[in-house]
Amino acid sequence: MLRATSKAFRLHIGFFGRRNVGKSSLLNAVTRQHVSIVSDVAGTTTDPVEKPMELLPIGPVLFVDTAGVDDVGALGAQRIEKTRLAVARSDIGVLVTEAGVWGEFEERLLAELRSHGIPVLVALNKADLRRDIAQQVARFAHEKLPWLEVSATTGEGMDAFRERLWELAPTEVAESPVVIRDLVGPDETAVLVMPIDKEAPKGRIKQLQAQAIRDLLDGEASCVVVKDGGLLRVLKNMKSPPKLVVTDAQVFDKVARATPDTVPLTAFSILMSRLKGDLVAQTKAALITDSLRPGDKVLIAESCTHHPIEEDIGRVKIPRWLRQRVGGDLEFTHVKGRDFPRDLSPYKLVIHCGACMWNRQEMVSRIRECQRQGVPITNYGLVIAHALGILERALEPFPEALAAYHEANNEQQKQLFAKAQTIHDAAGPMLVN
Ligand SMILES: Nc1nc2c(ncn2[C@@H]2O[C@H](COP(=O)(O)OP(=O)(O)OP(=O)(O)O)[C@@H](O)[C@H]2O)c(=O)[nH]1
Ligand code: SF4
Ligand SMILES: [Mg+2]
Repeated sequence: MLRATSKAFRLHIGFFGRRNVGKSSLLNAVTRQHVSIVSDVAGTTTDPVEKPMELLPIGPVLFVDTAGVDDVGALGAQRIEKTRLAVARSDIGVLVTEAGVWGEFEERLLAELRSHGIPVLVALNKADLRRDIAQQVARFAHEKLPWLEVSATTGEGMDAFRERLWELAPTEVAESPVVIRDLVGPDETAVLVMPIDKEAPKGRIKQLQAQAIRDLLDGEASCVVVKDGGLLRVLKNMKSPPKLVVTDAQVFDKVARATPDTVPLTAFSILMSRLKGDLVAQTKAALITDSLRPGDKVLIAESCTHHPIEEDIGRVKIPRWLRQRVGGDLEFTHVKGRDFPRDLSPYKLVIHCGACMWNRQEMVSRIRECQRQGVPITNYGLVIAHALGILERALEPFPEALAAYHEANNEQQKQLFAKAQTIHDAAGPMLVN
């Protein structure tokens, strides 16, 4: 249900091209999932296949894989119509082709995309076959048509492909990113829980909270803003349950207890991770806290220098909880602002604040650097939710992150089981003796 409202706010990226050039393979490669059926039989994809996902650094997107429309006949006519409709609702059109394949068909497709004012990116797929593309490239240069070579099979060029999509995204996407309006539809209501204690900013609310309210209004939704103490009263007085409750992670446990299980619940810090980070990767990283061992090094980073609440979470609460969980001491390093170690190799995990003072680009580049060095990075809210045992619930509005959570959790269970098995096997002969 939550997803039904979300499509409208996702950037639609359509894959178009003739049969068998690898449109479905490209969709699978960019999403790193098996979404669309691939085969060497021309005409495999018949109806458009849609895949919503979070694509860094753009945010929520909807990929649409279409039928190759170079075929003829009655069935072909229907496919052509469906693909034409998919063209019309695309924000970016990816014209997929391969070396030596560019003719009247591609020219027509290009003209159609352009007639709708849709930015086009040409993906020359099957780069692994190393065929001659000189003629095509000259044609693209003449037209000033953005293009790049990719291989859905080997993954070559896929990072550059994502970057090019970002460059082509309409400026509104960068300027007005989706905070929450994809989760709460027009005429629906969100309840925002904001504890106001002595450490709350004087006379104002936090930036993300203000942004969330504005975003809900932009999406024609309503919101009720309440302190944690008033939540039960608000929920009781509402004629129908809210579409979503969002809370400050500080009072996550209290709010989780007050919110009926049937009402979706999440935290501002999770919205923040989606808005300015990589919710899927940061979710997986939160689970790393389960496998820390005494003596491990953990880096705790804050983007600014002046927030007492975050200071308390980062310096006191999270270290205390992690030490308890690990059953021994851990070595914590605290950094602030741009003072971030170049070499992350000593650390098992980076736990970051929500980075509300930073733009998305800055936080995303920090996340990328951690990933490049193979060190998982998560955020305060995700760690708190996991510590309280409510991360799974808090991720329900985000199917992709929820799937990553389940996957990482299962993986961890398997490892624990294998370890227990090894210990058992090692102990076996001794017991027999
Ligand atoms: N060598 C190579 N083969 C590829 C690549 N991408 C796709 N293929 C192969 O090309 C064939 C067609 O791939 P699909 O992804 O089904 O192509 P499509 O454009 O979706 O085709 P239709 O759905 O029929 O329009 C399959 O046999 C793929 O394995 C690539 O990067 N390199
Ligand atoms: S940038 Fe980080 S530390 Fe500073 S106020 Fe925002 S969340 Fe807190
Ligand atoms: Mg296909």
